[in-house]
Amino acid sequence: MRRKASAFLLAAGILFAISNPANATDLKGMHPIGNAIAVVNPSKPSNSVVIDCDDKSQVCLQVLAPDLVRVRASFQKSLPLHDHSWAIERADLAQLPTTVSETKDAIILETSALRIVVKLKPLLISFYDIQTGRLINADSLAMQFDPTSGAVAATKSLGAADAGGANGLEEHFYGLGEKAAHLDKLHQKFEMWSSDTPGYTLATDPIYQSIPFYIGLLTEPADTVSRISSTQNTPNVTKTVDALSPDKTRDLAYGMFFDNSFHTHFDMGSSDPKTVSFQSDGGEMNYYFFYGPSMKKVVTRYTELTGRMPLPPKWALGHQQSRWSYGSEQEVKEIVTRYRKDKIPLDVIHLDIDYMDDYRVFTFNHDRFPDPPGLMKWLADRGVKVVTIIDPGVKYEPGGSYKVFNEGTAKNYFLKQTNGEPYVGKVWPGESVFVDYTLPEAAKWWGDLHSSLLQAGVSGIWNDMNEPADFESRDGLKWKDVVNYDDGEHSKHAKMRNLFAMLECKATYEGLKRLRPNDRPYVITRSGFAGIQRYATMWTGDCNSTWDALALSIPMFETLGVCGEPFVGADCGGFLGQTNGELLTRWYQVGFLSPFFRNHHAKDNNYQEPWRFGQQYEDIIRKYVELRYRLLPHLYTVLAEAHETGVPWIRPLILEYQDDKNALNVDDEFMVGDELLCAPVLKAGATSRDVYLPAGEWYDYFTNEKYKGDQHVLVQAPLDKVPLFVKAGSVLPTGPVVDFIGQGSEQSSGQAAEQPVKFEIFPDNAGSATGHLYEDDGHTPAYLTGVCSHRTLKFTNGKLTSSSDKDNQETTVSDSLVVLHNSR
Ligand code: MIG
Repeated sequence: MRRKASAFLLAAGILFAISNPANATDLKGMHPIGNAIAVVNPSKPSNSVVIDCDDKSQVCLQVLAPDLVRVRASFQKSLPLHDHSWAIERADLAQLPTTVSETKDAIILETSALRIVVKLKPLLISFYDIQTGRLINADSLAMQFDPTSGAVAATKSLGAADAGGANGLEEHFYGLGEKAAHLDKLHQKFEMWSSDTPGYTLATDPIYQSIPFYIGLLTEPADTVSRISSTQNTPNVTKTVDALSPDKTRDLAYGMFFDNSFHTHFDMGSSDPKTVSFQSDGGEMNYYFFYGPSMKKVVTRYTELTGRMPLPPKWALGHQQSRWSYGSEQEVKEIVTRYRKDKIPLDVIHLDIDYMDDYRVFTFNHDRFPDPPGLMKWLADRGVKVVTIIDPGVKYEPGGSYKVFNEGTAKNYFLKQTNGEPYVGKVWPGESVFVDYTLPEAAKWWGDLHSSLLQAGVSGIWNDMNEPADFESRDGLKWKDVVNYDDGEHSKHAKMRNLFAMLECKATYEGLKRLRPNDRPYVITRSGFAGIQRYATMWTGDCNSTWDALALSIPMFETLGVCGEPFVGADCGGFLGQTNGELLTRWYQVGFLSPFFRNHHAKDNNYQEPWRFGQQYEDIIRKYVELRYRLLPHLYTVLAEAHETGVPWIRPLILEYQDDKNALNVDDEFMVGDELLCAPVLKAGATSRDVYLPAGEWYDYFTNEKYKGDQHVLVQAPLDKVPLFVKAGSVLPTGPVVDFIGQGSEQSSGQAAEQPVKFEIFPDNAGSATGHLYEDDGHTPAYLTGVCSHRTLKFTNGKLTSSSDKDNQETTVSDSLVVLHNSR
């Protein structure tokens, strides 16, 4: 039995932990939870235990998967029966084989992956790998609380040290959602309090989103590396987490999700290099521990728990253009006409707030947009879809004729304060009220309001300002007495603020789905909480038109990706300030590989459509937009993988090369899937850059020059070139350049049928390559019931074969569809 094999290591580990009692000092005036005294109903086997403490506190440990454990505590009182989270999607928990045993000093739970040891006095929780006995994560202090303020905290040893601080490893941190920070979060502090932060720069915190989830990566010191067989390959992630092939990583990753929507604080070894803590101003101590050991598996499990992104319509992968604002029907037509004339592909145009009648949501300004259906038909004829912005603020107009305000008021759908008065904030319409999206009828009503936009021909919704922004209360303090229904809990803003955007997007998404069941909803959000990916894609808000902001966007995308949000993007060219031709061009060299690929800019500054800075820049930009469209079959395959497994489109190198010490904090490069590596130019005037290539061999995508990996190389990158590499041994499916996605496949168009996918082969040293191709109808939800195709491509001996996961039949792909890259 496994158990015997690791018995010695385990025993040694537990003894060590027990003989080094934690220093039970208070954390900033907080009190430690009482000592554990008894296990309530230790039914064996069971997937949970409840532990009573000598101060009437209770702790519950619940095994949700062999590598996933929930820890819930209530201080000086029993665990409440009501147990509800807006973040969690998967509530159907299987009864998992879990063994519970007790010793004089500890309660021990065992699954096939983990041994969880709860030491009684003080109450300290440690997680061990059951197979190797290695400690993964341990409390360094008992959980803490403040009975006056309601604050709660957990404190963990950094580097999997035991409670005495011994045996620590080096540890690095990834995650915490949308943060204006570098990739590795070690030695920094962060807060979660969703905030409207225009012009944020590196270290502005908090910003728009609140995702209280991080991944810890424990790295072995270099001198022990040779003892453990190393591999560069993280496992292939298949559809279910349990079907993963055995992990072979040397460095161990785990995840931590603090499911608490109050204002939270994460200290990743900043105040004390030996500890990591997460603390909240209120609510429950309620966290989930995930064990990898691969980061990909943690991401996969986290997205199983909080949900995965449904596929957007395929056209959402197309190039999008926006401005605050295109102010009239005429201007919109001019922009699109120019796009078609200049032959730059375009799929979507966005209408920012000025399309509305005095910023009243769900209206059009009929002076400037006299005929919305006519305009949208004109655009549709040119293959262009319309996304309209919708803000949550509803113009406060008592006694007026604004239907949305009147209906919402009559039905009691707007948020009120404890004194029963509606909360009136100030946003674009002036005084405004906001919907209580936790009221099921209000959410449905909001969703249904979108029917007028859909009838006019709108295809997607852009939810801005949902922190919620309030010009007179950017920090939300004025909102403190606002009460939400919240599943009958009647919760105040302190709990609900960070959830507001997700609830709004849920109402929007479900509304679109109801109104158009045969079309995939497309919702874009600015703010969000853990689980937002179930309802909306995101963009990174009001970044600056600066080189620094371009560079910052990369760790932001990479971090959002490992937090379950794969469909991300920044305003291409930057939003605030003044861009120039060089910056816009370099920004497109990142944008063309980002999932959300939209050029957007604020009013009062120059226009930044691709042609605004002269022919030289426009020609380069066109080349990259075209390359985006050429790569779409590959990009859509990568997106489908994100939908199926949670593993994101844009990946930090460390996600693919987990044991590579050089990759720990590389965030001026990114991978797209596991085949492409992009190292964009992020400095003004630069025409070359240093690129780190991980182990393996890499092709320069444009020249076929082959590089050895595991080294830094200096790559020439004149303005028309982005350093882009393909891993040797890859097959990239590619398609034609079109004006818009699906062009040529319209049934009635009489145009040529859509061109078939071609396969670009980048053989490895043995002359082989493999790849994948995912396809579906691109716009209906049929893929959810299996109406889609997954093909595996294999290239050997000069022949490409394709096999479908449905029948495993292997067919040879015609040579005419094969493009062989011969290395130079
Ligand atoms: O207070 O709708 O981030 O993309 O153009 C600014 C106007 C409101 C902020 C969004 C931006 C959008 C702008 N909005």
